[in-house]
Amino acid sequence: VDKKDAKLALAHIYVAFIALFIGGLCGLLQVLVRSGQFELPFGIGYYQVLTVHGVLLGLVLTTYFILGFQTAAVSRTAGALSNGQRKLGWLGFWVMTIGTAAAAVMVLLNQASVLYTFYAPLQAHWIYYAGLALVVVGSWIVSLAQGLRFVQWKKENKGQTTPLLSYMVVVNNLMWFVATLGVAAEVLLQLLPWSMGFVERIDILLSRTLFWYFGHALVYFWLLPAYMIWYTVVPKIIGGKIFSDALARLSFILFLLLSVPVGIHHQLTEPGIDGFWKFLQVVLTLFVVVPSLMTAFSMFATFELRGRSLGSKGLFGWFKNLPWSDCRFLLPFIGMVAFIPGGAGGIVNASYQMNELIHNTIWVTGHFHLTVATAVVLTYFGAAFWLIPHLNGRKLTKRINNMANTAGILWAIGMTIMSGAMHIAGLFGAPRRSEYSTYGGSELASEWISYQIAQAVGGTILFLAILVILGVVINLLWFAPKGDQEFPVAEVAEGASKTPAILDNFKVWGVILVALIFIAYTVPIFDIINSSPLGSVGYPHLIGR
Ligand code: HAS
Repeated sequence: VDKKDAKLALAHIYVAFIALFIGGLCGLLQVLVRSGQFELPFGIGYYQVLTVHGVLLGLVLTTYFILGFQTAAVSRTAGALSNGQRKLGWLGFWVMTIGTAAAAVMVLLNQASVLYTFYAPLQAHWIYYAGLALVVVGSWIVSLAQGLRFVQWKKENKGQTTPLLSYMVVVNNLMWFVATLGVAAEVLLQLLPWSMGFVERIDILLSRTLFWYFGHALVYFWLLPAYMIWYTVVPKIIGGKIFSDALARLSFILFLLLSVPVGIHHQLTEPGIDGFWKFLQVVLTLFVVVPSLMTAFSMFATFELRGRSLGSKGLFGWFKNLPWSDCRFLLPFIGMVAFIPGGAGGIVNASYQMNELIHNTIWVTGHFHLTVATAVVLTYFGAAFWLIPHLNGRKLTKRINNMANTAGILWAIGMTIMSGAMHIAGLFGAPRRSEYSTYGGSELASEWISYQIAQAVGGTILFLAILVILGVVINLLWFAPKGDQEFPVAEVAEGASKTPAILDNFKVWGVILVALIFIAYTVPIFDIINSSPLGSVGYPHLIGR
């Protein structure tokens, strides 16, 4: 990675790990409160802590890590950014950071305890919404810088297949841009005018629908950088090659097409949306599982091919030949394993009838701690541990590597206990996002208590893991010996078939994407707006302040 680009990437990584520390601390406070054995001091509110936790870990850590990693990935595979592109990158970084600081201040002042999903009817101070709007606009600017470098590469290398990692970055950014249009509309047309007092009432159903138009693609915006690492970096670390360039690109294109028109699967219990549209989006959701199954297939193939090249025999002989003591492999691998139950849980969530059972229970929290808080972030951490020294000219030593492995194992143990307990308690009906643990001694709630204590135990182990991870990061930032750390990117396997040019043609995919979004959303949104003044769907979604 070019030295000047490295600085830009590293600035993002700093913010990501500061967010990990504060957000992780709030996570610890939360599981302790839910265990029923602990009360928050100094009049701090439960929802305030929950908002800090969700916003810092779900929005800030992820967005900053992703944009930092992607800047480095583009610089590594498409070439150094031009001065203009780098300036854009810095502009975006500062716009995002001013926005983050403004939103953070409002949450700390308890003026924005509206959770990371922030849709109405909960209302925050307008500065919180303005701050989030800046974060989105800033992220567009950083993504634009990365996209411009990709376009420049295409011009310089006419007719050639684009570098896979840069291609993946561009797909993720396109998806992000299309998805954030929904939340931008919600913030600009509804939340800001409402919180500033210009309008008295806004349509809550519309606010939630616009949010979830964005919200599910958001989870794939988190996931795709992890997939970039699984597809292109992990094969190199294990000494192997990418199973198929075409398959990797196809899976990314399928995410681009199917991530947005599925948001209504978060609203399956919402009375104001007609069942047909829920059904359609459930079908599309089950389609978006396919690229993940392709990824699982591709990873198994990569591991097996490598194992066999080292002489392993039998169906699972390759398993022994993976580099288990290398944290650059172990942490992403733990993430992959966690994604098997995490993804299976997602299929349960998306299944219309089963969703009735788990919706708004702590099962959902268990689901996203396996997906984003394990599969995704452990992969990010595994990557940060070679990326940071690569960017600042240091070395990942054996001692730091062992520390990182300890953190990965602690994470796996803590998360198995916490997320397992969440899944089970959810099936018994324990609600998510509740500050109550005993519900005044209710008999039903007493069934949940032992699981909530297990959550606290798991959560405490997770916090220990976070402390070790921060120790690793501090070492890599300031104390590790100077040296050259590789940014690993694998080559494509010799036997893989040639990548069809159509996969590189964003115009075709753009048209299909827009068509799918119109099909999935035009009528539901038209219905919501049309029925809004009377609340004629029999649901009081037009609640004022
Ligand atoms: Fe989800 C709710 C459906 C994936 C995150 N999800 C959430 C929320 C979050 C979230 C944050 O349909 C809560 C939002 C809120 O605050 O209300 N989710 C799905 C489906 C998938 C899925 C169908 N979710 C994710 C990912 C997330 C994420 C990824 C973050 C990164 N989710 C839902 C639904 C809800 C929901 C409903 C709403 C519930 C409600 O009612 O509120 C799919 O994309 C999952 C497909 C994945 C797989 C797994 C493939 C496995 C792989 C690993 C291979 C392993 C290897 C190693 C190779 C089918 C790729 C193996 C080696 C060995 C030796 C074993």
